[in-house]
Amino acid sequence: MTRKITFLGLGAMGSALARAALAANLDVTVWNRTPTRAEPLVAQGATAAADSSSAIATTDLIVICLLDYPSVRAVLDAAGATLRGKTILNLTNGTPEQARGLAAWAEAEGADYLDGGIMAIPPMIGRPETLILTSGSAAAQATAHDVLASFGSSRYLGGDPGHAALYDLALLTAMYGMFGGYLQGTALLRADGIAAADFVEMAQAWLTAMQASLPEMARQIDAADYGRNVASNLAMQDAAYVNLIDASRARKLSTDLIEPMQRLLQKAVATGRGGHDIGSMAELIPLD
Ligand code: FVH
Repeated sequence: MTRKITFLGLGAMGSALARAALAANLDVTVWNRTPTRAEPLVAQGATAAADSSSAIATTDLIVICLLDYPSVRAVLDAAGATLRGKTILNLTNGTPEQARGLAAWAEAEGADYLDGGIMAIPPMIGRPETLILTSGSAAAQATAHDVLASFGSSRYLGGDPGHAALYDLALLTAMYGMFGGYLQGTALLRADGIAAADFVEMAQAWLTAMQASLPEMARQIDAADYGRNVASNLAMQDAAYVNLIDASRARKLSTDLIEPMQRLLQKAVATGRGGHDIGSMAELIPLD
């Protein structure tokens, strides 16, 4: 018998997930607040449910991909008792606290809960290298395993339902830092008439070279050992960083993206970390 799954939420990501399940020959029921968004999926073989309750009642595994947690709760609250005995795989972006709260709520409703973080954009769904982080109920992970396999490669992070969101947000934080730096660097060049396209190859090579320092940085942070094998001391970096800021200002560019790093560098030097590598700044991030 073909495996049946329900998808709640057919935005860009929810539709990509449902398409991947259809491509894996799964029996897909879909529901979306705006019903017209189901039409392309129905044309590809999905069944559209008239409302969220009937969509949930149809199958045992419910995949949710909505804008945010308030919309998830709005949809699930409307579904009421139909959730009892079901498995929920929630792939909506949120905080660890929201994931843990929803897991506790689902348990009280008699549903098994698995939280997930999608480390991909919609066109990447369905590729084997696409990473989906999950955490929460081990039984739910087993139930959802084949569906997750149709999306990409899932990595189960254990029983704490908040951990998938925690890793997801940590990875996104690293990504936004990289994008912010890339945008500022691009703006610096464009102000002098150099196209973004003429920077991209060099930027990729540089970021790839620099990411090689992450394992040593992790070792230093975990060991609180910043003074040995120092490659680029913070006093030197602080002196050079002024030039990043000055060059942007000279070109009438905003420095909003790069000033926070300068403030932390200055604090590091002022608190006696000038001889340390950059990993030492990790200790300045906690507020107490
Ligand atoms: N797209 C991406 O690149 C990222 C990749 C990583 C993971 N994110 C997260 O995935 C969640 C959904 O993102 P999305 O790209 O599908 O988002 P939209 O295309 O904007 O679709 C939003 C869906 O949510 C529905 N919705 C919004 N508010 C409500 C509500 N109050 N009640 C019921 N449904 C609601 C919306 O419905 P409609 O506007 O079509 O009626 C869409 O189905 C998200 O957490 C990302 O952070 C995506």
